[in-house]
Amino acid sequence: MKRIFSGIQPSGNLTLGNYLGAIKNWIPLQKEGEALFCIVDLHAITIPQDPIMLKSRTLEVAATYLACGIDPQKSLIFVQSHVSQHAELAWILSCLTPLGWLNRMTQFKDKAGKQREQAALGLYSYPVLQAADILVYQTTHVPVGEDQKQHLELARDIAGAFNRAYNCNFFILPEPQILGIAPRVMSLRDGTKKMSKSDPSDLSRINMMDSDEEINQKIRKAKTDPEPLPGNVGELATRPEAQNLVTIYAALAECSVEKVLQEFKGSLFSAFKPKLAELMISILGPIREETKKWLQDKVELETILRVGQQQATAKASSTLKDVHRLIGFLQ
Ligand code: AQP
Repeated sequence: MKRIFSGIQPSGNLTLGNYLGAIKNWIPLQKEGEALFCIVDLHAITIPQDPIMLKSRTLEVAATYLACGIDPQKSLIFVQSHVSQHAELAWILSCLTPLGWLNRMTQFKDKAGKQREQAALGLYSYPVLQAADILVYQTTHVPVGEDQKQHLELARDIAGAFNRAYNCNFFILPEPQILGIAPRVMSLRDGTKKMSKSDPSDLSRINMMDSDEEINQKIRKAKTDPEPLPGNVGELATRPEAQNLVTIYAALAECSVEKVLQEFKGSLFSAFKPKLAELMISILGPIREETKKWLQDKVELETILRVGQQQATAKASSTLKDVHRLIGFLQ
């Protein structure tokens, strides 16, 4: 039986990257097994967060999950800090994770940048908490965007380290699932950089709550080149911004990049961009309005999160009980 786990940090406005790289791909998976979708607030505080914003963004992520089609009758939606076993297992796993493994993680290098000495320990050990998030539910499949592949490989290594250390076959090695046509959506200002909620430029991303006008404006201003669109995919390789916009179009239209190029071959961006904006608005507009509706019903939203908490806690505490026994903690 498949057990699926994934999560998003409430560290900013959710972006088109979070949607195409993650949430959109979660919807069909709900039919394939037991699914748990988390709002990973413990991860969010690895970078300073304003407490009032953190609270409202946590609810906004939950509302977006629901608006995109996560069904609370089928799947659990819950907040990471509501299930204390995540942090407890992270400590245990951190005692088995060599520093050398963490030193290889590119996300820490990117986020800490030149301020490495000032970066928090939590930012450095973030992938260990992520491993705990996954392993505490004995997850079999983890649908994520491409940027998370390295962390998923580490989670498998950590599971293996635990099994070896305690001479058991306890933790399941989770499979990363990098799904969809756009597993890595790039910045609208720089086609070589990932679209990110923490990018200082709002023009670099499409936020899930952007108005139709904002979407139109951001697509109009998106960086491109003066060449018309080519007829084949190979010719996009050296044109990162063009490649990004065409890939976004394909992911939204649920067709191949080849098909988009067949349709728009020879078009200038002045013709392609309005079509892309129109398609984007037709998909994100209804999700935005549905998110707003959920946010107006805070009682229902919080009830869903409490149910998620209770059921997730039951699963996580059962794993922790076994972990304590295997380690030799007094029962
Ligand atoms: N640009 C992206 N393209 C494809 N997938 C993406 N994801 C994020 N950005 C893109 C996927 O969304 C899930 C949740 O990611 P996250 O928000 O928890 O963390 P992140 O990957 O660090 O995303 P951001 O936007 O860059 O957040 P900040 O700026 O706060 O660090 C993951 O499955 C991720 O792959």
